[in-house]
Amino acid sequence: MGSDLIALTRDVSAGIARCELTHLARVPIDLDRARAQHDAYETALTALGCRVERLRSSDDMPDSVFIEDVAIVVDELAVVTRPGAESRRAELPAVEQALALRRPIARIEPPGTLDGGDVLVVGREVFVGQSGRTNREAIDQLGRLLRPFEYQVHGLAVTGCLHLKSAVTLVRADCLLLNPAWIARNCFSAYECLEVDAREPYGANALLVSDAVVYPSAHPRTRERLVANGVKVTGVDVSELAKAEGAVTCCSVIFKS
Ligand code: CIR
Repeated sequence: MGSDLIALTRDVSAGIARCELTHLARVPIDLDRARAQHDAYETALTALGCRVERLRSSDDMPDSVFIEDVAIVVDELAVVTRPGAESRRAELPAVEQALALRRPIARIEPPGTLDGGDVLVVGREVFVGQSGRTNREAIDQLGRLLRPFEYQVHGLAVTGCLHLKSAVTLVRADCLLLNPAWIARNCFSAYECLEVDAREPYGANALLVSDAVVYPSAHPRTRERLVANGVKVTGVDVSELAKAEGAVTCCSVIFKS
């Protein structure tokens, strides 16, 4: 079962209380609880067939656990990003070092800024949110880096949420879960689309691993919809990480070994 998958993760920093916040008010984060939730998330990834490799962090990297934002990995290449929040750029070197063992490395260069949370890969189609973190220049750079491998990069405007993947993620090879308040459904007319329950606006972030999604327990109504539509769901409680505006895709970078 998917044992050729590596999930790169990173410690919850002792400095997470100083995380970047855009749409949420700052509230206290229980570090021990956040770390226990992160452990359980890694256990869920292992149960779904991933080999988890966790990188160390430090106090001066408040958002390091959200490793998705600093790299995009496809079979042919790893792209180290240039996160839109300057406070997150210290996260790059260790992730680049880990990925360089497995893929040729490319980088997003200034003035481009790009967060991995804005990048949704569906087969050879790559949807990239132009958001508060990701600019047009970086979307164009990513297009140039991936075109030789026959990926099509599509820029999409994102408003109302932090990243494209706050608004839409993949829940099966051919099926997306989205919040229509944050992303227009007709951007994805070639795909089957499920919508979140309107009372669960943050419910569109699901992490597809092999044939199941890792999904936050905070969104039970949307979970029911997923299950009713034949999606296998592994529930996780990521409520402390959600206080830092993180969800499930952002806590790992998963790729074939
Ligand atoms: C940030 O604002 O950068 C972090 N506090 C949260 C990042 C979450 N990343 C993601 O959903 N891809």
